Amino acid sequence: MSTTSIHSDVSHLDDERAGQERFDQIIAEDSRIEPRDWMPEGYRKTLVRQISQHAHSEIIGMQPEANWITRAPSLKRKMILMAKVQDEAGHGLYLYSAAETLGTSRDKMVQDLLDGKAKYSSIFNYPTLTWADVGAIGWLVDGAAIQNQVPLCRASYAPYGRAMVRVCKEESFHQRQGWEILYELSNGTPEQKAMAQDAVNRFYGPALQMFGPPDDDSPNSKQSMAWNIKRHSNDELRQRFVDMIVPQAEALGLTLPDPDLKWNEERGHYDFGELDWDEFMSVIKGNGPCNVQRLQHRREAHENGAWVREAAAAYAEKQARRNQDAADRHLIGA
Ligand code: BYC
Repeated sequence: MSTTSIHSDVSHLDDERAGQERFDQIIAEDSRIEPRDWMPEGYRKTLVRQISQHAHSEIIGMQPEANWITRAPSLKRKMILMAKVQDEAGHGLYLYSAAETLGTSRDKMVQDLLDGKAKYSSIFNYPTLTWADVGAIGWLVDGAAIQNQVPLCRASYAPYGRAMVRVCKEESFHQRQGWEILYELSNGTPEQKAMAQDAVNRFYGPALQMFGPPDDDSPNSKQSMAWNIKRHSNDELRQRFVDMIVPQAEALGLTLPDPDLKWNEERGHYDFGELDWDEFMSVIKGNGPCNVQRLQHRREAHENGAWVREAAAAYAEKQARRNQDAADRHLIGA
């Protein structure tokens, strides 16, 4: 080995060590990592995994609700639902952009989703059978999302945290609109109330599973919490969510489908029954009621949108050429 290559190896090691020390210090101070800062490969990979899965969830999550746009019961409800579904697309875009700052391309992330290699939230593999399901998604699914995502506004990776601030603001509107749909139905005819109850019965368990597997079966939590990406464990957030929705369900005049749900004075929390974790595992492995349909639809939408991507790329190229020509002319003139 030549002396030059030994020197460059040593200086590379010094850089790595200094980078690691600086990174550890930023994490210890509960400060933030920016895209150009040195970061361990594991940290980068974890973030790409979580942020891209999150982005895919927003994009796939548009489908169950979009299913009701043409059948929303009034023009006003239709407009609100369209705005909500558009918001979810926006969330996907902020998140893909945040993940791109880690050095991965959007094309690669999207391709992984289309190839069935990337995960997205289990909840979106359930069908929306009635209009009340749109209410249940807003109240329970967006409610769970807020519970999970407010702490992510403080995630140590700055672009992720910044994206989350805006996402959470919009999710709050979403949750309110869902609650209001259920409130109207619950205070409507007996059939409407039954429809609201049925939707809550079907979405309650899957919404609680959105927080991920129990802590003992969560391989990523410990490290993600040590890196200040996740601020709370899956079970902690699930408990907070249950504590929040019990009084809300009472205000709605609806019940939650869990016979074991009861206030525990000693713990200061609601106890709740075991969730169906076999079903959860089956859904995240691709065998939920709508997995095949959701991916098929996304693939078709991607193919149908090819001309838009081509047109946007051609336009960007033309603009870049014009800017270059203008810069050249300026230089010649100068
Ligand atoms: N579904 O070690 P764990 C929305 C996977 S969209 C599927 O605990 P981690 C909305 C997990 O990925 C809201 N997979 O993982 C949109 C891991 O597998 P890999 C989406 C799940 O990452 C439209 C394995 O199980 N929110 O609100 O520490 C309309 C072991 O889990 C799920 C986010 O994405 C699941 N539910 O914690 C309306 C939030 N749970 O990757 C509304 C951001 C776990 O090792 N993400 N898995 O193969 C997170 O906070 C965390 O990634 C999780 C999981 C809490 C979800």
